[in-house]
Amino acid sequence: MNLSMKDKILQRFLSAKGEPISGQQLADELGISRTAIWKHLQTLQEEGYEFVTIKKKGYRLVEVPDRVDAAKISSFLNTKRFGHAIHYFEEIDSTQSVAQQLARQGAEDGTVIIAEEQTGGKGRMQRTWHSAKGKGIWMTIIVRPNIPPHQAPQLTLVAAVSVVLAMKSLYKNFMPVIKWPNDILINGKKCAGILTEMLAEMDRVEGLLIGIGINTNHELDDFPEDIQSIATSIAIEEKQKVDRAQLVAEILKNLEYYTDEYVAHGFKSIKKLWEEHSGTIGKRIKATTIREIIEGQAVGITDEGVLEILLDDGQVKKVYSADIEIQNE
Ligand code: BT5
Repeated sequence: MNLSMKDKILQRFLSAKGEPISGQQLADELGISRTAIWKHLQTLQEEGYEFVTIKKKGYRLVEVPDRVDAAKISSFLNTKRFGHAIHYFEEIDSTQSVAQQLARQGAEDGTVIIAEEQTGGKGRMQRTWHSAKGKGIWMTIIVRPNIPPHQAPQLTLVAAVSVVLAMKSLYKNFMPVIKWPNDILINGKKCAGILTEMLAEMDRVEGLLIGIGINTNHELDDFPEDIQSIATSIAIEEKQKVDRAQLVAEILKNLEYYTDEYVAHGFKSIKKLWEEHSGTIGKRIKATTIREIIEGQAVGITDEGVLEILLDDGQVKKVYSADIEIQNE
């Protein structure tokens, strides 16, 4: 894992779970001076971490701020590649833009860009993604699967499955469902959205930028008024605040596993999981594509992840990209 020295120190304290660590021991382990250790602890204090000195025993971490920094995510992480490089920002325009630069510079598969706040969070088709400070997970993962460009949209579905399964394994008071292709809804309201962008040559994907936005610890009035009736957060539904770093680590574990499955065995291997968690299939929907509006019943997705809609005249239409409205709910 490519942690900075400060993050390495922090990670040691996080895994000590409140037990004291001696400054000398830490200095020996990390091969730096005790003064250097002390300076890093000062910086961490400025960021909101609090240490107390215990006579003859060293330092004890007593207060951990609510942040999604690299050390905190790493303390939960259990992956082979994903999240081994994490770029953390207090504030950024959009994690997608930084991801794009890093991907062009050769960032490795599974590199994560994450921020406490986005001032220019992006949705699909130039829409805005509201990304309140410290309330959610605003991250992009650079993924480099060996697939042709036309398959890239399938990675959005793989990511949706990974997010839903992470939520289901950590929280018990609600049931998240996927709305094709990129929304995660809880009780009919949007809790998360996924934006997949691509760097590609004609026949080869160079990198996919999987942007995941999840409302985690918002109260209703943390959302701007215009989305209060359509948005929700995990905290609202679970009825308690959640540890964002833990959720990030769980998503990265799933995303690594299901991306590898997908690359090895194709979309078929993910399709069943996707359908099991879908809130779209079987419903009457209105799909707005760039060319037309299609109304009918969503009957399934193909082995390629394309949505199939049964029209009232009995025809089945394939939809590759659209905004979906679920009707009569
Ligand atoms: C999406 O777009 O749902 C994709 C969102 C992806 C956000 C992530 S955050 C990390 C990464 N960096 C970025 O800059 N973006 C990605 P779309 O399906 O187009 O939905 C956008 C619409 O959702 C908006 O027009 C609003 O109506 C609504 N919306 C905006 N912010 C929301 C929020 N926080 N929660 C729920 N709905 C929201």
